Amino acid sequence: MEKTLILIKPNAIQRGLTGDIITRFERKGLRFVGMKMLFMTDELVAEHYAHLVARPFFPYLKASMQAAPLIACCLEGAEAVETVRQMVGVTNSRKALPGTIRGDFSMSGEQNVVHASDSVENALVEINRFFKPEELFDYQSAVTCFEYGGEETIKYK
Ligand code: IDP
Ligand code: MG
Repeated sequence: MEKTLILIKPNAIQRGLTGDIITRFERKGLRFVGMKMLFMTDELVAEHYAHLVARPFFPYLKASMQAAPLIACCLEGAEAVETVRQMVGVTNSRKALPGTIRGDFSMSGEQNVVHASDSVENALVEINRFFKPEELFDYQSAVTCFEYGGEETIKYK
């Protein structure tokens, strides 16, 4: 099944939203296959947000990502990348729809609670950025047959 990366950002850690965020993904049926807490180094911020280093707000973004530790999670499921992005909502939380994580938990375009990979290609790069292969777990779920239909189980295995 497809894997994606989420980061529970320092602002979510500070605000005590970790449990709520994890619960949303669990309830949806996405499987946690990796999880770790870490501080983002200067190098890691520059690599992860390479597409934004030249933007005027980058120093603020960098400071926000280093304000506290964060929690990196690898989630697995059918079409996990697209599904998780939809659950997270658009970048500016004020524009994010109610029912999305940003739409429900944030008022900010910067302090927007979570990061989620935006494509299957980037998800692979980002998972490798935060996890060593041995930090990801391949385990059987006892309820897969209740989470997915027969055709889906074959198609997305
Ligand atoms: P995404 O997180 O929705 O994928 P990106 O464009 O990849 O959005 O931006 C990465 C992060 O940079 C955002 O989640 C947000 O924290 C921050 N950011 C993006 N655009 C702005 C902005 O215009 N002002 C301040 N911070 C921004
Ligand atoms: Mg992005």
